[in-house]
Amino acid sequence: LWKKNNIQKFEEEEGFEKKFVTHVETSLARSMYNCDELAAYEATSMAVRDNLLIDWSATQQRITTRDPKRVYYLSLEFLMGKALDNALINMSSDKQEFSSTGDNTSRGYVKHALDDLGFNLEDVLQKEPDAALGNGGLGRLAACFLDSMATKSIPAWGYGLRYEYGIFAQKIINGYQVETPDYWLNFGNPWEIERNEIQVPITFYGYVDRNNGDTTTLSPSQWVGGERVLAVAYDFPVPGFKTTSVNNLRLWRAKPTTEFDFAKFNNGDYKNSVDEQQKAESITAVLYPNDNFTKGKELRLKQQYFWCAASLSDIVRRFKKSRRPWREFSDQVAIQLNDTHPTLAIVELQRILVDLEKLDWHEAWSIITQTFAYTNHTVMLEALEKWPIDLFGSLLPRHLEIIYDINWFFLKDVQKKFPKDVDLLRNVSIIEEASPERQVRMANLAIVGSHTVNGVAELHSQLIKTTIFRDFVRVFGEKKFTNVTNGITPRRWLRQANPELAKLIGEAIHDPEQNFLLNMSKLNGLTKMADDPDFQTKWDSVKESNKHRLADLIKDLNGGVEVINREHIRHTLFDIQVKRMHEYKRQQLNIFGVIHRYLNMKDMLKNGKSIEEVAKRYPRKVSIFGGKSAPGYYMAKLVIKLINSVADVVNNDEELQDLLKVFFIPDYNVSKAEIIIPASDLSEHISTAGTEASGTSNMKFVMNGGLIIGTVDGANVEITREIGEDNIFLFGNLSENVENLRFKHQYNETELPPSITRVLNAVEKFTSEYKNEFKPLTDSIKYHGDYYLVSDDFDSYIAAHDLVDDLYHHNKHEWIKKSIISVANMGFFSSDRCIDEYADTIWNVEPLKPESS
Ligand code: 26W
Repeated sequence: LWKKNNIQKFEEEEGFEKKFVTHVETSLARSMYNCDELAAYEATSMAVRDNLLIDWSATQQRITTRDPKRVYYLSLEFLMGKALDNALINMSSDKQEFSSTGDNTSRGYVKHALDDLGFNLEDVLQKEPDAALGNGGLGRLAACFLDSMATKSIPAWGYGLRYEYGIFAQKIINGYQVETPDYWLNFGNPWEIERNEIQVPITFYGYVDRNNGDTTTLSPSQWVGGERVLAVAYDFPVPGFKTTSVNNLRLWRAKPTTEFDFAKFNNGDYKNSVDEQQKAESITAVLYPNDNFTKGKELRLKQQYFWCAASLSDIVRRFKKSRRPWREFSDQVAIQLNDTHPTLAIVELQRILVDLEKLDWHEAWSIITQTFAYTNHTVMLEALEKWPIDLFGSLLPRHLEIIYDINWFFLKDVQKKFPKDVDLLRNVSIIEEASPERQVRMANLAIVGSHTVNGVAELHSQLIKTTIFRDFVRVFGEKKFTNVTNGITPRRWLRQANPELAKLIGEAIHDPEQNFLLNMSKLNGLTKMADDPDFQTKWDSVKESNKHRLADLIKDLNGGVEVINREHIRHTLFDIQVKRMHEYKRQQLNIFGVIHRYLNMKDMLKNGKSIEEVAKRYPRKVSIFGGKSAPGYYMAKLVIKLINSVADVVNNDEELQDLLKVFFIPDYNVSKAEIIIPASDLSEHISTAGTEASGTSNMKFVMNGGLIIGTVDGANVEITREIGEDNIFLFGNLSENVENLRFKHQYNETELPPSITRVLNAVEKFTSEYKNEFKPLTDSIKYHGDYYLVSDDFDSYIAAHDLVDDLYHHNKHEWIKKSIISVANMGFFSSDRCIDEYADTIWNVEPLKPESS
């Protein structure tokens, strides 16, 4: 009977409307008469979710039946953004005819249906809070990968944590960053399925029990835990584009066990015994807001183990269902470590295999090293995770023993190969012996336990081999270290963020159904239109319309007061830098450049030049910034304040007549990025050479027709290769010179160029707060070695901006041509290409496509 009455997906307006009304009246227990926009968002989401779950169930059943090799992507962060809009675009429908809205995805008919019901889709979409369970690049990359893996029908699961609080919401008060909590689950979450049937007990602390007093650590030992909590699974459907494949993202939440401390209870301490239990929930309460910086906090290590242990128990349980022998584990399972945060998974699997499943140590270890692979996302030393031995050993006593044993066998091998090379042994050891305390080095553990280590762009992958992991290349050879250049999903970052451009491209390359979103090399077809004046006009009109969209947002964020002069918007250069605030990303270089420009304009006026003459030299421009600073990062916060102080002065300078504006967009997040990125003429990717592993927003901007000013760093290198060096404004010192320049600064052998000295001297004029507010910033350049080489790159940065000004101002056709040619050549940066490379060269997995496609 249940087979015959198979639940049906809706395929058109009427079916959606029925589902919508049903959810309003039953799931929400409201009537259509008092259905507000929030309720409309919830009912729409539940209706769409129902469709996805039908495909999800079929996908998962297919995987269970065919039992192919699966990928598990372990990431402590998934920066998903909003789900509904993406689901509407991705959700498959057999009836993909063009609806009257001109939208050929399911979004088209749902928009229509909502109109019918008295709602506006855009407003309904606004009601959804961002799922902001990530800091920046690494978390968003994980989200793009999920989209591509589903789209390519790769049997893949994501595993992460369901934080109650995502990355903090940033407020700007008097120019300063203020952090406020992001309680994103306030109105519930229609996109998650709570799996109360999947609860994994997780243990901390305790001691190790050795059988029969046998003290060799190789005999199976049993960890007798102290504290116990439960991990509850929450599942999020991940729909692929133009396919019925729907993958799963499983996030864990910590909750108390139902066990009860009777000792305390019997002592009459009822309140305390309950309090203890409540502490469990704090494990998944909050995402740590640090990006590229680590502090050895116990709760963070607890989060990591909780998540690794729950995920591995799930993975092992699923493997055991197929009743295969253990030696087939790595034929069935590939586990990708997104940076070192999930490295404990290596140790946990070794513990399961040796202590619980009673496998021989070496047999177990060979399974491990055929299963795991590790992606490195940064060369910054402050970001390399290390845990003090005492802290580690108290929380995870058995895991520490296992690490010692792994290290012992590893170092024995190294010693055999490189006798008497003490330095080498010290450098590659998983344990750092340095004072004041010994530490576990997670990157070393990740490398030793993985078969492949990859960087995220060519330059970065080269650098890790020659700097931080140099000694491991000696030990394991070059082949273990590879590159997979990052990518981004064109569904969200082109189709969803920039529907007008996607439509124009579709028409231009005779692909109105936008299949290019699945095969981005088709964008090449744009090349032949790059010179066509009519097409250029259309291209520029899309840009203009996106600029208005951003100007609306900025006005809104500015308390309803207009910042950008709308009349001239088509010829106003939108110059944008949005990313986490960090010294190495050099937002300070950007704002110093703005000050330089402002001083120059003022000087022209002072020297008797008219505003028309100034306008001839300098195109109209808005400098837009956005990004969060880690709450404890003093210098980054000071840069935010400087940007806002400069904005205050420049925007209120009537003499300039709107020729220059500066705006800091508060609370930069995924949804804001979707509005900001399509509006840029120019975006800034100006990190000190060798510091930005890849960058991914650089790809997003260019894919949306923006040009780049940037250093020879991260994926800027591949972008240049793909689009051609005539189409990018590169400047600055190369990474091979960085060490040398730093050395010279240390010994005061460099003198600052007059251009930057002039700017540094003017900085304090922008603040009214108190005297010398920005001294730490200027001192770091003048007296403290200028570690990020702002002064060394300043003049070439200004020169690059001069070229930008000239081209934008006096040769707009050439500018637009560069924009079109760039987009035409961005196919390489689709995360589909990137996932293909992981699947072929690291995971050895194949797609498992639905029968119909
Ligand atoms: C433990 C503290 C911590 C937290 C986050 C250390 C390191 C991180 C991340 C690795 C930082 C990060 O997001 N890195 C970014 O990863 C992107 C995706 O590969 C790259 O595009 C960026 O260049 C890189 O900064």
